[in-house]
Amino acid sequence: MNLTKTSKYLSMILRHRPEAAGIVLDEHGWAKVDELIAGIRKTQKFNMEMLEEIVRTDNKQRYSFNEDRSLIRANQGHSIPVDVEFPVTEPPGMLWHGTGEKYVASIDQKGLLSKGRLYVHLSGDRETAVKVGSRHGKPVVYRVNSGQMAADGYLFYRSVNGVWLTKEVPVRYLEKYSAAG
Ligand code: HQG
Repeated sequence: MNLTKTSKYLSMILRHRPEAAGIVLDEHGWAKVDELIAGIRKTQKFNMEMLEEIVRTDNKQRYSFNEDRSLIRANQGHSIPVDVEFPVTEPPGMLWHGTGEKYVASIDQKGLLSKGRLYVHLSGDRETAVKVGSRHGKPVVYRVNSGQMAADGYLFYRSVNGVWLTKEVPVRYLEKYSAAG
């Protein structure tokens, strides 16, 4: 069964608009699984087996259940103010951010801002950043001097699915790369 569309809908609900399924998230971003299934079922076929398959097969491991599978949340990417309890983590010396060419002038002026989300999302490797950037048109990749940022007191977090997060990246820590080379 192709669950891609349902997976996208799930990420919209768990990161941005839980009210679309008539549910609320708790302060840590958890949704009650039975309420979520009932909410999605109002508009399409949906059940626990489908939810488990989405969580298990998601290519970015976007979702986590709690231990008894009564709760589920998105691992990162939220725009609504929830505390997903990311551990503060010492970053590697450099991280990467992929974006679209259309944003470059603004980023070069203001640095990386979290825009609609709670954090700026950074990748541990350049290839992933190119993919993230491609979602926004012609990709442009920045190298982030995360080692210096950490030394200067900026906090970094790592989600359970390996995405690096920080509140902002000022221009002085950014170096532009073309996506190609
Ligand atoms: C850009 C996906 C203008 C920023 C990905 C990005 C990621 C600025 C866009 C996760 C700016 C926001 C997040 C500034 C930043 N001026 N534009 N000063 N500062 N921007 O989608 O990082 O598949 O909210 O460069 O893989 O693209 O959904 O963030 O282009 O991990 O699970 O503003 O979402 O994961 O776009 O992606 P987004 P993102 P999922």
